[in-house]
Amino acid sequence: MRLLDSLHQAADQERAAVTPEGALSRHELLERACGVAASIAGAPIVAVTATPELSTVVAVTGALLAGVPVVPIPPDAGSLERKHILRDSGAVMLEPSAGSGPVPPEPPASAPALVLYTSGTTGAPKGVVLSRAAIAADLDALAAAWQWTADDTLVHGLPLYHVHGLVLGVLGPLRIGSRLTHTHKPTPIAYASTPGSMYFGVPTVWSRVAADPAAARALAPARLLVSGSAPLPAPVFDGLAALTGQAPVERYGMTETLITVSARAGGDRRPGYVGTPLDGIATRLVDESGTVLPHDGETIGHLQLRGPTLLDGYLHEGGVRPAELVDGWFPTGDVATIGPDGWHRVVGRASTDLIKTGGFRVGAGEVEDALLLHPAVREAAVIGRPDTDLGERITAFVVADPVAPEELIGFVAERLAAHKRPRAVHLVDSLPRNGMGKVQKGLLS
Ligand code: MCA
Ligand code: AMP
Repeated sequence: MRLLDSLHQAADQERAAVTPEGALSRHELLERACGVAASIAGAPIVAVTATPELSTVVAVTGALLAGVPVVPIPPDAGSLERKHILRDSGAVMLEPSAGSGPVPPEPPASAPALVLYTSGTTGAPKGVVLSRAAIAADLDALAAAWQWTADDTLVHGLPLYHVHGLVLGVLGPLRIGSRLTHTHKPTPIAYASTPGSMYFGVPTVWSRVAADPAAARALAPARLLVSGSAPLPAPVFDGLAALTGQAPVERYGMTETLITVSARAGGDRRPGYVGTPLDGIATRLVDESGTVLPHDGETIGHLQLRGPTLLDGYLHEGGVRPAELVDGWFPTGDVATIGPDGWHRVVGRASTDLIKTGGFRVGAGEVEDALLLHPAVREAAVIGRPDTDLGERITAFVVADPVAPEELIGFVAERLAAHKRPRAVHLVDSLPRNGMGKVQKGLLS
């Protein structure tokens, strides 16, 4: 089966993708994407500025048809971030093409499809290489879990440069055949005014929907409300259930592994739990020394997993460096419990230096490095503080010459991306350090 199988039903005049600026039928999308494919055939790797528009759908589809790996770049990526992604990946910007071309032969399943840049605890973001086979396996497993079919209309307004908005939110419909309506932004009002059978959101989106009863009630006719990318607070789960008449389906994933655990369309939905492993995925818990822990629903351990949806590796010096596995298992960096019935509860992350804000993963080190580029800043420490809207709020503590916090916030937003900016900057006389000189972030408050 081809990666974007439903797209090849080219006779289908039905609308495939709709955005506030217009709509494309499957036939039109295939035609335009073939033009892109012809214009980049043989290129080693291309980059696309992933604005939430049809042009992004066309460009990514064209690259995938051509078998050219594609790097989506956040449209608001600042100067540093954009330069890093382009230099590190070696990708050339894909220019819009109005040409035409034949449908290329399907590239091998093992070929790389996407390179998604994501933050680690330190340093600049790393390019995660995902194969066509991994994406296909994940979408098929999700289709089975959510009873997702060509009869569905998916609605979301998530960014098109991450797994959630791009892989699930665009490639999903193009493989499965459902229609997609992208609302440009994931606002309660946009979701409420857009008819659909499935809605995707990060917890911040659902929290804002639950706080807007009229918008939430408008989603009652939907078949599935799906939440992921960060923990969904139980009060939001309960609020949505009360207002829409249905509990949200939670699922858990990572850029490196795609989506691996989920509640099922036809099954139980439990607040605080992310479900059971998808078809083909195995999970386990280990302690610090690697000893395998029991699945008793109480023991907390490091979550590891195996399966066909894992990354090929990270881009590194012109090649792909495989991820470090532990006896063949991928260490997620999350801590969790697993019940005897297979239900997973994600307790948190092992490292406090990976922050989840509004569903975006942000490395504390990357924000600290950006702050240190400001001439007034001498030391910087960044943490995620609990926040009812964003989950975590990026908060910076800096030792600096006199400077306005707003200037430092704008400085980071300009160089990285708007969502990586600290929401608060505290100027302090010194940072708490241990005997080794390492900042004791637990003491920052
Ligand atoms: C304000 N703005 C600024 C500044 N202050 N811009 C620059 N400098 C400043 N100092 C502007 C922004 O540009 C933006 O403008 C506006 O303020 C709002 O930005 P912000 O406050 O950051 O937005 P928000 O309202 O807090 O956003 C909430 C959100 C967003 C919409 C929920 O966080 C979001 O889209 N999250 C989705 C994340 C996601 O898709 N994650 C998936 C990765 P303007 O609005 O005009 O542009 S996770 C994943 O892929 C895995 C596999 C998984 O499990 O799913
Ligand atoms: P990213 O690679 O940006 O998708 O970030 C992946 C991380 O998001 C995971 O390692 C988890 O920490 C977190 N995450 C994703 N989905 C969930 C979820 N449903 N519940 C809790 N955390 C989640």
